[in-house]
Amino acid sequence: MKTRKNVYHLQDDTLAWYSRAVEEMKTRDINDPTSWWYQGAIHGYATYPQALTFWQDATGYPPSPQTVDSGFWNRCQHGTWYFLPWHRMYLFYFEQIVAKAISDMGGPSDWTLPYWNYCEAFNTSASASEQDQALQLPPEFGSSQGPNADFQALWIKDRRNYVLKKRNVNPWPAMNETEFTNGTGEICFGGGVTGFAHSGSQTGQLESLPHNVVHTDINGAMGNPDTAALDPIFWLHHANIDRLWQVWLDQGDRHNPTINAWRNFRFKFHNAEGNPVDMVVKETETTQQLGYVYTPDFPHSTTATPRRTLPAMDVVGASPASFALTDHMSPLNLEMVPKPSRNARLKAASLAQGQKKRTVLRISNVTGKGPASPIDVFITNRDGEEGNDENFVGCIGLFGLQNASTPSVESDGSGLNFAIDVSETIDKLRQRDDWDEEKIALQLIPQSQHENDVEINVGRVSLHSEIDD
Ligand SMILES: [Cu+2]
Repeated sequence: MKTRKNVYHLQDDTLAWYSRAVEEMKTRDINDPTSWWYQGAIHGYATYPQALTFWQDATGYPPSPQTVDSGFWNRCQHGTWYFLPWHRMYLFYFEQIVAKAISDMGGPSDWTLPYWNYCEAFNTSASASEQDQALQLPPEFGSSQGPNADFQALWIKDRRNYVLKKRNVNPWPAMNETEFTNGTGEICFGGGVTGFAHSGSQTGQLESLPHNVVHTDINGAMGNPDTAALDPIFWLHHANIDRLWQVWLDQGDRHNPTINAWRNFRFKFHNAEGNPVDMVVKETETTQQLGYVYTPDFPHSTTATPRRTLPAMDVVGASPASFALTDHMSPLNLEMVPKPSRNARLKAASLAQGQKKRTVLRISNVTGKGPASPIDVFITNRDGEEGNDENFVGCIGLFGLQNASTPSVESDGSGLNFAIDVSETIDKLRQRDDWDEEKIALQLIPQSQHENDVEINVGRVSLHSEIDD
Protein backbone atom coordinates (compact mmCIF):
# COMPACT_ATOMS: atom_id res chain seq x y z
CA MET A 1 0.00 0.00 0.00
CA LYS A 2 1.42 3.41 -0.98
CA THR A 3 1.17 6.33 1.44
CA ARG A 4 0.59 9.85 0.13
CA LYS A 5 2.20 12.28 2.58
CA ASN A 6 1.79 15.89 3.64
CA VAL A 7 4.16 17.99 1.50
CA TYR A 8 5.32 19.90 4.58
CA HIS A 9 6.28 16.69 6.37
CA LEU A 10 8.41 15.20 3.59
CA GLN A 11 11.94 14.35 4.62
CA ASP A 12 13.20 12.89 1.39
CA ASP A 13 13.69 13.92 -2.22
CA THR A 14 10.08 13.40 -3.36
CA LEU A 15 9.85 16.98 -4.66
CA ALA A 16 13.29 16.98 -6.26
CA TRP A 17 12.27 13.90 -8.26
CA TYR A 18 8.90 15.46 -9.03
CA SER A 19 10.66 18.52 -10.47
CA ARG A 20 12.98 16.35 -12.60
CA ALA A 21 10.04 14.31 -13.87
CA VAL A 22 8.03 17.40 -14.77
CA GLU A 23 11.02 18.77 -16.64
CA GLU A 24 11.43 15.53 -18.54
CA MET A 25 7.71 15.15 -19.26
CA LYS A 26 7.69 18.69 -20.66
CA THR A 27 10.20 17.64 -23.33
CA ARG A 28 7.76 14.97 -24.55
CA ASP A 29 5.53 15.87 -27.47
CA ILE A 30 2.04 17.21 -26.78
CA ASN A 31 0.62 14.29 -28.81
CA ASP A 32 2.32 11.78 -26.47
CA PRO A 33 -0.22 10.66 -23.83
CA THR A 34 2.49 10.60 -21.15
CA SER A 35 3.73 14.14 -21.82
CA TRP A 36 3.17 16.93 -19.30
CA TRP A 37 1.07 18.71 -21.93
CA TYR A 38 -1.21 15.83 -22.84
CA GLN A 39 -1.79 15.08 -19.16
CA GLY A 40 -2.83 18.70 -18.64
CA ALA A 41 -5.09 18.66 -21.69
CA ILE A 42 -7.01 15.68 -20.31
CA HIS A 43 -8.37 18.14 -17.74
CA GLY A 44 -8.95 20.97 -20.21
CA TYR A 45 -7.53 22.47 -23.38
CA ALA A 46 -8.47 25.64 -25.25
CA THR A 47 -6.88 28.26 -27.47
CA TYR A 48 -8.57 31.53 -26.53
CA PRO A 49 -5.91 34.08 -25.47
CA GLN A 50 -6.08 33.46 -21.70
CA ALA A 51 -5.45 29.72 -22.28
CA LEU A 52 -3.13 30.01 -25.28
CA THR A 53 -0.54 31.90 -23.25
CA PHE A 54 0.15 28.61 -21.44
CA TRP A 55 -0.47 26.13 -24.25
CA GLN A 56 1.83 27.76 -26.79
CA ASP A 57 4.82 26.73 -24.62
CA ALA A 58 4.07 23.06 -25.25
CA THR A 59 6.60 20.84 -27.04
CA GLY A 60 5.21 20.04 -30.48
CA TYR A 61 2.50 22.71 -30.28
CA PRO A 62 0.02 22.79 -31.97
CA PRO A 63 -1.34 19.31 -31.28
CA SER A 64 -2.71 17.33 -34.20
CA PRO A 65 -6.49 17.55 -34.72
CA GLN A 66 -6.66 13.78 -34.16
CA THR A 67 -5.20 14.24 -30.67
CA VAL A 68 -7.53 17.10 -29.80
CA ASP A 69 -10.55 15.09 -30.96
CA SER A 70 -9.38 11.74 -29.61
CA GLY A 71 -11.97 11.69 -26.82
CA PHE A 72 -9.25 11.83 -24.16
CA TRP A 73 -9.00 15.62 -23.88
CA ASN A 74 -11.33 18.04 -22.08
CA ARG A 75 -12.66 15.31 -19.83
CA CYS A 76 -12.57 16.87 -16.33
CA GLN A 77 -15.81 16.55 -14.43
CA HIS A 78 -17.10 19.67 -12.67
CA GLY A 79 -20.48 20.58 -11.23
CA THR A 80 -21.39 16.92 -10.90
CA TRP A 81 -21.35 13.87 -8.62
CA TYR A 82 -18.52 12.55 -10.87
CA PHE A 83 -16.19 15.35 -9.73
CA LEU A 84 -14.56 13.28 -6.96
CA PRO A 85 -14.25 9.88 -8.70
CA TRP A 86 -13.04 11.36 -12.00
CA HIS A 87 -10.29 13.36 -10.30
CA ARG A 88 -9.30 10.31 -8.21
CA MET A 89 -8.76 8.31 -11.42
CA TYR A 90 -6.93 11.21 -13.04
CA LEU A 91 -4.47 11.43 -10.12
CA PHE A 92 -4.07 7.65 -10.02
CA TYR A 93 -2.81 7.40 -13.61
CA PHE A 94 -0.82 10.64 -13.44
CA GLU A 95 1.01 9.35 -10.35
CA GLN A 96 1.96 6.17 -12.25
CA ILE A 97 3.20 8.13 -15.27
CA VAL A 98 5.37 10.37 -13.06
CA ALA A 99 6.65 7.36 -11.09
CA LYS A 100 7.68 5.60 -14.30
CA ALA A 101 9.47 8.73 -15.57
CA ILE A 102 11.38 8.84 -12.28
CA SER A 103 12.36 5.19 -12.22
CA ASP A 104 13.38 5.40 -15.93
CA MET A 105 15.74 8.23 -14.88
CA GLY A 106 17.31 5.96 -12.26
CA GLY A 107 15.26 7.30 -9.34
CA PRO A 108 13.25 5.39 -6.77
CA SER A 109 10.61 3.01 -8.09
CA ASP A 110 7.89 3.96 -5.62
CA TRP A 111 7.38 7.71 -6.08
CA THR A 112 4.11 8.84 -4.50
CA LEU A 113 2.20 12.06 -4.98
CA PRO A 114 2.24 14.30 -1.87
CA TYR A 115 -0.71 16.48 -0.81
CA TRP A 116 -0.91 20.12 0.23
CA ASN A 117 -3.00 20.34 3.39
CA TYR A 118 -3.87 24.05 3.50
CA CYS A 119 -6.84 23.06 5.74
CA GLU A 120 -4.32 22.82 8.58
CA ALA A 121 -4.92 26.58 8.92
CA PHE A 122 -8.20 25.62 10.67
CA ASN A 123 -6.53 23.18 13.06
CA THR A 124 -6.79 24.85 16.43
CA SER A 125 -4.46 22.32 18.01
CA ALA A 126 -1.67 23.27 15.59
CA SER A 127 0.68 26.14 16.46
CA ALA A 128 0.10 29.57 14.92
CA SER A 129 3.19 29.16 12.75
CA GLU A 130 2.04 25.75 11.49
CA GLN A 131 -1.35 27.24 10.66
CA ASP A 132 0.30 30.08 8.73
CA GLN A 133 2.73 27.80 6.95
CA ALA A 134 -0.11 25.61 5.68
CA LEU A 135 -1.49 28.56 3.70
CA GLN A 136 1.75 29.10 1.81
CA LEU A 137 2.57 27.40 -1.44
CA PRO A 138 5.43 25.07 -0.52
CA PRO A 139 8.66 27.05 -1.21
CA GLU A 140 9.88 24.41 -3.69
CA PHE A 141 7.13 25.65 -6.04
CA GLY A 142 8.82 29.07 -6.25
CA SER A 143 7.63 32.55 -5.39
CA SER A 144 6.48 35.75 -7.06
CA GLN A 145 10.22 36.33 -7.70
CA GLY A 146 10.41 33.20 -9.88
CA PRO A 147 11.36 29.55 -9.57
CA ASN A 148 13.22 27.97 -6.70
CA ALA A 149 16.65 27.27 -8.22
CA ASP A 150 16.68 23.65 -7.02
CA PHE A 151 13.16 22.89 -8.25
CA GLN A 152 12.98 24.86 -11.51
CA ALA A 153 10.15 22.90 -13.10
CA LEU A 154 7.72 23.31 -10.17
CA TRP A 155 7.15 26.99 -10.96
CA ILE A 156 4.75 28.47 -13.52
CA LYS A 157 4.27 32.08 -14.60
CA ASP A 158 1.32 34.30 -13.66
CA ARG A 159 0.26 32.81 -10.31
CA ARG A 160 -1.53 35.63 -8.51
CA ASN A 161 -1.09 34.53 -4.90
CA TYR A 162 1.54 32.41 -3.17
CA VAL A 163 -0.25 32.62 0.19
CA LEU A 164 -3.90 31.58 0.41
CA LYS A 165 -6.47 33.49 2.44
CA LYS A 166 -7.54 31.46 5.43
CA ARG A 167 -11.25 31.75 4.68
CA ASN A 168 -10.59 30.14 1.27
CA VAL A 169 -9.56 26.80 2.77
CA ASN A 170 -12.34 26.18 5.28
CA PRO A 171 -13.08 22.43 5.17
CA TRP A 172 -16.13 22.50 7.46
CA PRO A 173 -18.99 23.48 5.14
CA ALA A 174 -18.15 20.35 3.11
CA MET A 175 -17.17 18.02 5.93
CA ASN A 176 -20.31 18.78 7.95
CA GLU A 177 -22.67 17.75 5.15
CA THR A 178 -24.00 14.26 5.67
CA GLU A 179 -25.20 13.37 2.19
CA PHE A 180 -22.98 12.75 -0.83
CA THR A 181 -25.77 13.76 -3.16
CA ASN A 182 -29.42 14.60 -2.80
CA GLY A 183 -30.58 15.03 -6.32
CA THR A 184 -30.64 18.20 -8.32
CA GLY A 185 -29.24 21.50 -7.25
CA GLU A 186 -29.43 20.87 -3.52
CA ILE A 187 -26.67 21.47 -1.01
CA CYS A 188 -24.64 18.27 -0.50
CA PHE A 189 -21.07 16.98 -0.14
CA GLY A 190 -20.28 15.47 -3.52
CA GLY A 191 -22.41 17.12 -6.22
CA GLY A 192 -25.72 16.74 -8.05
CA VAL A 193 -26.87 13.83 -10.18
CA THR A 194 -25.81 14.38 -13.79
CA GLY A 195 -24.48 12.52 -16.81
CA PHE A 196 -20.98 13.20 -18.17
CA ALA A 197 -20.42 16.82 -17.12
CA HIS A 198 -17.30 18.61 -18.33
CA SER A 199 -18.85 21.91 -17.31
CA GLY A 200 -21.78 21.00 -15.11
CA SER A 201 -23.79 23.24 -12.82
CA GLN A 202 -24.53 21.09 -9.74
CA THR A 203 -21.54 21.74 -7.62
CA GLY A 204 -21.08 19.89 -4.33
CA GLN A 205 -19.78 21.59 -1.20
CA LEU A 206 -16.26 20.08 -1.37
CA GLU A 207 -15.89 21.07 -4.99
CA SER A 208 -17.05 24.57 -4.15
CA LEU A 209 -14.91 25.11 -1.03
CA PRO A 210 -11.99 24.67 -0.71
CA HIS A 211 -11.57 23.27 -4.26
CA ASN A 212 -12.85 26.07 -6.53
CA VAL A 213 -11.81 28.87 -4.22
CA VAL A 214 -8.20 27.64 -3.94
CA HIS A 215 -8.04 27.43 -7.75
CA THR A 216 -9.12 31.05 -8.16
CA ASP A 217 -7.01 32.30 -5.24
CA ILE A 218 -3.78 31.03 -6.86
CA ASN A 219 -5.19 32.01 -10.26
CA GLY A 220 -3.07 32.22 -13.42
CA ALA A 221 -3.08 28.76 -15.02
CA MET A 222 -4.78 27.36 -11.88
CA GLY A 223 -7.67 29.81 -12.21
CA ASN A 224 -9.04 28.16 -15.34
CA PRO A 225 -9.93 24.48 -15.97
CA ASP A 226 -8.47 24.81 -19.50
CA THR A 227 -4.96 25.35 -18.09
CA ALA A 228 -5.11 24.36 -14.39
CA ALA A 229 -3.33 21.01 -14.64
CA LEU A 230 -0.28 22.66 -16.24
CA ASP A 231 0.61 24.10 -12.83
CA PRO A 232 2.56 21.46 -10.86
CA ILE A 233 0.76 22.50 -7.64
CA PHE A 234 -2.55 21.39 -9.21
CA TRP A 235 -1.76 17.75 -8.42
CA LEU A 236 -0.98 18.40 -4.74
CA HIS A 237 -4.12 20.51 -4.40
CA HIS A 238 -6.21 17.70 -5.87
CA ALA A 239 -4.51 15.08 -3.71
CA ASN A 240 -5.77 17.07 -0.73
CA ILE A 241 -9.31 17.19 -2.14
CA ASP A 242 -9.08 13.43 -2.78
CA ARG A 243 -7.93 12.94 0.83
CA LEU A 244 -10.87 14.98 2.16
CA TRP A 245 -13.29 12.63 0.40
CA GLN A 246 -11.78 9.69 2.30
CA VAL A 247 -11.77 11.62 5.62
CA TRP A 248 -15.43 12.49 5.05
CA LEU A 249 -16.33 8.82 4.49
CA ASP A 250 -14.34 7.76 7.57
CA GLN A 251 -16.51 9.98 9.76
CA GLY A 252 -19.01 7.15 9.73
CA ASP A 253 -22.63 7.33 8.76
CA ARG A 254 -21.52 8.80 5.42
CA HIS A 255 -21.96 6.87 2.20
CA ASN A 256 -21.08 7.09 -1.44
CA PRO A 257 -24.01 6.89 -3.86
CA THR A 258 -25.31 3.34 -4.26
CA ILE A 259 -27.04 4.04 -7.57
CA ASN A 260 -25.68 2.15 -10.58
CA ALA A 261 -25.69 5.31 -12.71
CA TRP A 262 -22.86 6.51 -10.45
CA ARG A 263 -21.13 3.24 -9.62
CA ASN A 264 -20.95 1.89 -13.18
CA PHE A 265 -19.96 5.08 -14.99
CA ARG A 266 -16.74 4.61 -16.95
CA PHE A 267 -13.94 7.03 -17.86
CA LYS A 268 -10.93 6.65 -20.19
CA PHE A 269 -7.29 7.46 -19.44
CA HIS A 270 -3.77 6.29 -20.39
CA ASN A 271 -1.56 4.21 -18.15
CA ALA A 272 2.18 4.64 -17.48
CA GLU A 273 3.02 2.85 -20.76
CA GLY A 274 0.82 5.29 -22.66
CA ASN A 275 -1.82 2.67 -23.43
CA PRO A 276 -5.55 3.44 -23.24
CA VAL A 277 -7.27 2.09 -20.15
CA ASP A 278 -10.60 2.69 -18.49
CA MET A 279 -11.90 2.66 -14.98
CA VAL A 280 -15.35 2.42 -13.44
CA VAL A 281 -16.45 4.73 -10.63
CA LYS A 282 -17.09 1.85 -8.22
CA GLU A 283 -13.37 0.99 -8.36
CA THR A 284 -12.60 4.35 -6.75
CA GLU A 285 -14.88 4.28 -3.72
CA THR A 286 -12.03 4.14 -1.22
CA THR A 287 -8.34 4.93 -1.66
CA GLN A 288 -7.43 1.45 -0.36
CA GLN A 289 -9.16 -0.12 -3.36
CA LEU A 290 -6.62 1.68 -5.53
CA GLY A 291 -3.68 0.72 -3.35
CA TYR A 292 -2.93 3.89 -1.42
CA VAL A 293 -3.75 5.70 1.81
CA TYR A 294 -3.09 9.18 3.17
CA THR A 295 -1.20 9.85 6.37
CA PRO A 296 -3.71 10.69 9.13
CA ASP A 297 -4.04 14.47 9.11
CA PHE A 298 -6.38 17.33 9.90
CA PRO A 299 -9.35 17.40 9.73
CA HIS A 300 -9.72 14.17 11.64
CA SER A 301 -12.74 12.07 10.98
CA THR A 302 -14.21 12.60 14.43
CA THR A 303 -14.21 16.38 14.50
CA ALA A 304 -17.04 17.33 12.16
CA THR A 305 -20.45 18.52 13.32
CA PRO A 306 -22.94 16.66 11.15
CA ARG A 307 -25.71 18.73 9.67
CA ARG A 308 -29.23 17.43 9.45
CA THR A 309 -30.34 16.02 6.14
CA LEU A 310 -31.62 18.92 4.12
CA PRO A 311 -35.32 19.49 4.89
CA ALA A 312 -37.94 20.88 2.50
CA MET A 313 -37.03 24.47 1.69
CA ASP A 314 -38.84 27.46 0.30
CA VAL A 315 -37.81 30.88 -1.01
CA VAL A 316 -37.85 33.66 1.56
CA GLY A 317 -36.47 36.41 -0.64
CA ALA A 318 -34.56 36.98 -3.86
CA SER A 319 -32.80 39.62 -5.90
CA PRO A 320 -35.32 41.52 -8.04
CA ALA A 321 -33.21 41.25 -11.22
CA SER A 322 -29.87 40.05 -12.51
CA PHE A 323 -26.95 42.36 -11.82
CA ALA A 324 -23.35 42.99 -12.82
CA LEU A 325 -20.83 42.26 -10.10
CA THR A 326 -18.42 45.16 -9.72
CA ASP A 327 -15.53 45.60 -7.31
CA HIS A 328 -17.50 47.95 -5.05
CA MET A 329 -20.99 46.53 -4.95
CA SER A 330 -23.07 48.01 -2.13
CA PRO A 331 -25.45 45.72 -0.22
CA LEU A 332 -28.32 44.59 -2.42
CA ASN A 333 -31.71 44.39 -0.73
CA LEU A 334 -33.51 41.15 -1.37
CA GLU A 335 -37.15 41.35 -2.35
CA MET A 336 -38.98 39.40 0.32
CA VAL A 337 -41.86 37.02 -0.28
CA PRO A 338 -44.93 38.78 1.20
CA LYS A 339 -45.38 38.00 4.83
CA PRO A 340 -48.62 36.04 5.00
CA SER A 341 -47.24 33.43 2.66
CA ARG A 342 -43.78 33.63 4.14
CA ASN A 343 -45.10 32.73 7.57
CA ALA A 344 -42.00 33.64 9.60
CA ARG A 345 -39.74 31.26 7.82
CA LEU A 346 -36.58 32.94 9.06
CA LYS A 347 -37.59 32.72 12.71
CA ALA A 348 -36.09 30.01 14.81
CA ALA A 349 -38.20 26.94 14.25
CA SER A 350 -39.01 24.66 17.13
CA LEU A 351 -36.69 21.76 16.52
CA ALA A 352 -35.42 18.99 18.67
CA GLN A 353 -32.65 19.96 21.03
CA GLY A 354 -29.39 21.10 19.55
CA GLN A 355 -30.75 21.11 16.02
CA LYS A 356 -30.76 24.26 13.97
CA LYS A 357 -33.14 25.34 11.31
CA ARG A 358 -31.36 25.39 7.98
CA THR A 359 -31.17 28.42 5.71
CA VAL A 360 -29.38 28.29 2.37
CA LEU A 361 -28.24 31.11 0.11
CA ARG A 362 -28.19 30.37 -3.60
CA ILE A 363 -26.18 32.36 -6.09
CA SER A 364 -27.37 31.20 -9.49
CA ASN A 365 -26.50 31.62 -13.15
CA VAL A 366 -23.23 33.46 -12.65
CA THR A 367 -21.87 34.20 -16.11
CA GLY A 368 -18.94 36.14 -17.50
CA LYS A 369 -15.27 35.79 -18.31
CA GLY A 370 -11.76 36.62 -17.21
CA PRO A 371 -9.54 35.64 -14.26
CA ALA A 372 -11.94 36.47 -11.42
CA SER A 373 -10.62 36.33 -7.86
CA PRO A 374 -12.51 34.55 -5.06
CA ILE A 375 -15.62 36.45 -3.97
CA ASP A 376 -16.58 37.00 -0.33
CA VAL A 377 -20.28 36.79 0.48
CA PHE A 378 -21.99 38.70 3.31
CA ILE A 379 -25.57 39.02 4.56
CA THR A 380 -26.39 42.36 6.16
CA ASN A 381 -29.44 43.39 8.14
CA ARG A 382 -29.00 47.10 9.00
CA ASP A 383 -29.09 50.32 7.00
CA GLY A 384 -25.58 51.19 5.92
CA GLU A 385 -24.11 47.96 7.26
CA GLU A 386 -21.24 46.63 5.18
CA GLY A 387 -19.72 43.18 5.01
CA ASN A 388 -17.63 42.28 8.06
CA ASP A 389 -16.52 39.24 10.04
CA GLU A 390 -19.85 38.97 11.86
CA ASN A 391 -22.00 38.79 8.74
CA PHE A 392 -19.59 36.86 6.49
CA VAL A 393 -21.20 33.68 5.18
CA GLY A 394 -18.61 32.17 2.83
CA CYS A 395 -16.72 32.59 -0.38
CA ILE A 396 -17.15 31.35 -3.92
CA GLY A 397 -14.62 30.68 -6.68
CA LEU A 398 -15.68 31.24 -10.28
CA PHE A 399 -13.60 28.33 -11.60
CA GLY A 400 -14.77 27.48 -15.13
CA LEU A 401 -16.73 30.72 -15.48
CA GLN A 402 -16.05 31.16 -19.18
CA ASN A 403 -16.91 27.57 -20.18
CA ALA A 404 -20.08 27.59 -18.09
CA SER A 405 -21.14 30.85 -19.75
CA THR A 406 -20.62 29.69 -23.32
CA PRO A 407 -23.31 27.52 -24.90
CA SER A 408 -21.58 24.45 -26.36
CA VAL A 409 -21.73 20.67 -26.49
CA GLU A 410 -20.48 20.73 -22.89
CA SER A 411 -22.65 23.42 -21.36
CA ASP A 412 -26.02 25.12 -21.79
CA GLY A 413 -24.23 28.42 -21.09
CA SER A 414 -26.40 29.23 -18.07
CA GLY A 415 -23.40 29.81 -15.83
CA LEU A 416 -22.16 28.64 -12.44
CA ASN A 417 -24.37 27.94 -9.43
CA PHE A 418 -23.48 28.09 -5.74
CA ALA A 419 -25.22 27.16 -2.51
CA ILE A 420 -23.98 28.27 0.89
CA ASP A 421 -25.41 27.15 4.22
CA VAL A 422 -25.99 30.46 6.04
CA SER A 423 -27.87 29.07 9.06
CA GLU A 424 -25.22 30.12 11.56
CA THR A 425 -24.93 33.69 10.31
CA ILE A 426 -28.72 34.12 10.20
CA ASP A 427 -28.80 32.73 13.74
CA LYS A 428 -26.25 35.31 14.86
CA LEU A 429 -28.09 38.19 13.20
CA ARG A 430 -31.38 37.06 14.76
CA GLN A 431 -29.89 37.59 18.21
CA ARG A 432 -29.53 41.34 17.60
CA ASP A 433 -32.07 43.73 19.13
CA ASP A 434 -32.69 45.40 15.80
CA TRP A 435 -33.08 42.18 13.76
CA ASP A 436 -35.54 42.88 10.96
CA GLU A 437 -36.74 40.05 8.81
CA GLU A 438 -37.73 42.49 6.05
CA LYS A 439 -34.24 43.82 5.60
CA ILE A 440 -32.09 41.02 4.30
CA ALA A 441 -29.37 42.37 2.04
CA LEU A 442 -26.49 40.71 0.33
CA GLN A 443 -23.02 41.94 -0.48
CA LEU A 444 -20.53 40.25 -2.83
CA ILE A 445 -16.97 41.55 -2.69
CA PRO A 446 -14.12 40.25 -4.88
CA GLN A 447 -11.04 39.56 -2.76
CA SER A 448 -8.79 41.49 -5.11
CA GLN A 449 -9.45 44.26 -7.56
CA HIS A 450 -10.33 43.02 -11.03
CA GLU A 451 -8.70 44.12 -14.25
CA ASN A 452 -10.84 45.26 -17.17
CA ASP A 453 -10.83 41.78 -18.67
CA VAL A 454 -13.09 40.43 -15.91
CA GLU A 455 -16.84 40.51 -16.44
CA ILE A 456 -19.27 38.94 -13.99
CA ASN A 457 -23.04 38.87 -14.13
CA VAL A 458 -25.19 37.29 -11.41
CA GLY A 459 -28.52 35.90 -12.62
CA ARG A 460 -30.21 35.54 -9.27
CA VAL A 461 -29.55 35.46 -5.56
CA SER A 462 -32.14 33.74 -3.40
CA LEU A 463 -32.51 32.84 0.24
CA HIS A 464 -34.19 29.54 1.08
CA SER A 465 -35.31 28.41 4.48
CA GLU A 466 -36.80 25.37 6.06
CA ILE A 467 -40.58 25.22 5.84
CA ASP A 468 -42.31 25.34 9.21
CA ASP A 469 -44.62 22.49 10.04
CU1 LIG B 1 -9.39 21.31 -9.58
